[in-house]
Amino acid sequence: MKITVVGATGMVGTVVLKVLKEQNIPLTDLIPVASQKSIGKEVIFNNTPYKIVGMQDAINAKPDIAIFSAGGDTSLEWAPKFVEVGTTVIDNSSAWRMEPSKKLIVPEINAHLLTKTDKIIANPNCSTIQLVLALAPLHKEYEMKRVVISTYQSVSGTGLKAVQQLENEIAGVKGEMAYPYPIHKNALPHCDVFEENGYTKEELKLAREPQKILDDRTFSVSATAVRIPTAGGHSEAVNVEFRNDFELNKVRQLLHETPGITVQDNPDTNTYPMPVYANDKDDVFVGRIRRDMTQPNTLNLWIVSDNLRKGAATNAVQIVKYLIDNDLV
Ligand code: 2RA
Repeated sequence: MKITVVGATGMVGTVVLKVLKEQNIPLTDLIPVASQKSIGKEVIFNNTPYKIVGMQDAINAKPDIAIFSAGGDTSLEWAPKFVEVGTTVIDNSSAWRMEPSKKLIVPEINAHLLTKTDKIIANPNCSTIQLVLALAPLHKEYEMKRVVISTYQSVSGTGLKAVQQLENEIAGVKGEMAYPYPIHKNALPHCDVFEENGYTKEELKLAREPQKILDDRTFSVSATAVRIPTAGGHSEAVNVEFRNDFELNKVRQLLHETPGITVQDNPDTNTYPMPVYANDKDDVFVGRIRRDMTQPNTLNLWIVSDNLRKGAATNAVQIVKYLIDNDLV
């Protein structure tokens, strides 16, 4: 399997390479692509150096699969050119997610939809993936009506510049700003850019992507996305109203039985998910599972996951694995 990783030196691309190795994806060749200034440099994969090339050279190599983590504009311009040479593209940007002809995939939920004709496959937003993975089994059993979510997102979701801003502020060093304000000792209710309706693009992704992934538009999502000074891992406080009542033990059992979910939930022992312990793991961690006493059929949850792994790289590589295992590439 000849695979190209577009954005191979970025925060997600670096983790894609790590997960490709962990998941023993059968690579016959790796073609790393990065920005012009990185062309000619090398990335090390499986103890082997691979020279970074430009986009057109990667296309000319006709890879079987291209995993894009290089922003929406790059995906819109270059993904179709890879498809023209027969490559299947898995894209981490938002460029194709809501495009009706493109599938938005969380493998544990809807990989079965994939066919050989799907040549551009969209990876959902990181905060969406951890939310829908936890809610999917509950929605199937109890039918969601309305979800209210507040996110607490690490600076790694913004990228290297934001991680550097936090490190500089902690060290008391002046440097480039990724955010309009200091992030150290602060919380910014501002992830991505604001739209006319007063919501940010991050909040609108959380409002729109779950319906497509769960193939159900009978529920709604209201989101507030907040950036906090953690180095890695997104956390989410979720309030979900169902059309049917539930038993808490059954809720815990459904979550426990769901592949990719780890339940961490015992107030007696201060057991609950935290980003520092979710770091570099692939599972989505769920805790603080409790009934909302203020209205019927309503549940509160706390959901934590490594946004660079299951939130991006691992989900993309799991799609690659599904395609290979099912002879779809
Ligand atoms: C963020 N989900 O956390 C967005 C993009 N990775 O900033």
